Amino acid sequence: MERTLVLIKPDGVRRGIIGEVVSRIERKGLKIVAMELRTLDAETAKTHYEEHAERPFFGSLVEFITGGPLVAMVVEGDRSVEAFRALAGATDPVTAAPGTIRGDFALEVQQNIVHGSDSTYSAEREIKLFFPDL
Ligand code: IDP
Repeated sequence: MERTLVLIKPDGVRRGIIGEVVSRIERKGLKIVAMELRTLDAETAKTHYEEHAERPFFGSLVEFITGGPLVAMVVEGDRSVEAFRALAGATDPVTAAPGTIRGDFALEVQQNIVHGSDSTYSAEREIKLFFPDL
């Protein structure tokens, strides 16, 4: 069974839409097998986003993602990586399709509510980082 790492980023928690996001994941038929509310330290955030280390927005992304509690989840299901990214919508919420999480709830590219692993390879790396005992 394929697994993916999902984050409800600090903007999603702040706006009180944890339940909304969880509900969409469950309605789709995906299964939440681990879930934790936590505030990331800078080191974990930098490791999580290491592929973006050279991007101009890296510093502000790390500041944003460590700026308040987030919800980390391991989500399981057939083609769960692709299935969750379809629920999330495009990275830029302005162009994300209505009906997707980002399309329905956000307007700004950084504060785009959720993260979902972009491949099964990234998923295993990210799950190890957030849930080393799983
Ligand atoms: P993804 O989250 O849809 O996989 P990525 O390109 O991997 O998108 O970017 C990771 C995260 O970095 C995005 O979800 C968003 O929060 C942030 N981000 C992406 N592009 C920009 C940008 O141009 N400015 C600020 N933040 C960005």
